[in-house]
Amino acid sequence: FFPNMPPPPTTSPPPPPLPQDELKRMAAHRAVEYVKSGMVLGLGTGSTAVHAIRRIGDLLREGELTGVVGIPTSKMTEEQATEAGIPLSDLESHPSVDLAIDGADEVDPQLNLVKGRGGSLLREKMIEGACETFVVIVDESKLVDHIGGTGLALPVEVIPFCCNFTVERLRELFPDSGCRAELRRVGEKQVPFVTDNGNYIVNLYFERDFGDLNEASDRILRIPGVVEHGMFLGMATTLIVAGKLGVTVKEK
Ligand code: ABF
Repeated sequence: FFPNMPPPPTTSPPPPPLPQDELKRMAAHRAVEYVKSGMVLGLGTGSTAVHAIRRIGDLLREGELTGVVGIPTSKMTEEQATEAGIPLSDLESHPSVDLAIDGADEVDPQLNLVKGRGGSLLREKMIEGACETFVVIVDESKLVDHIGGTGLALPVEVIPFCCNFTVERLRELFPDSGCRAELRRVGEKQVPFVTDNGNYIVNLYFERDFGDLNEASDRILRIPGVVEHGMFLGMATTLIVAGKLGVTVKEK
């Protein structure tokens, strides 16, 4: 027994992984560093974007930001932004948007996105299509090699009129890709999900690659009854990813 000997080295266990919501918050707070006083902002929808909304609200309250105007991409965002104290406007009053910050369901290495699994893709595409800088904020679970290739839904917003006809047309569109098309339903009674615009959502699921993204986009949009789809191609200018190794920023 040697009383002056140092204790044997102990291997401390690795720190527990950060919860996903903390990663979302980190990405969102980094994105808010792009916001400057006086900007017109597109405010995204979802559990990641809400962290940006709250942060912008805090900075306005603290006087760190002044004169910003937010354009919400959904009714839910409108409520969250009102609660956060962000002055709101719309695309008609502010047709050009300086900066939009929003989440995504999938992001590929070219910064193409799948969005809309939360159901708000149409207003998002209108507002984010009108902005100069579009910052996408995600935790690393959203990164994919090919969008639409994960077996998860590609959402398509359709008008309710004869929607089963539109579902059939969508189902037939990609015969070589094992495409399944399903009207999104919710609740115990399994009623159709209704978007902020009074439309329905059809989820497309692919067993195999559906080929060129722009071509697929055109084919979907050519079907009468389709309003918009959730592929956001070439729109994002900046990607902020939070993961195990911290926050990384990729500019297009
Ligand atoms: C929204 O954010 C939707 O387009 C997309 O479905 C979603 C991603 O949500 P979350 O940040 O909650 O994962 O903009």
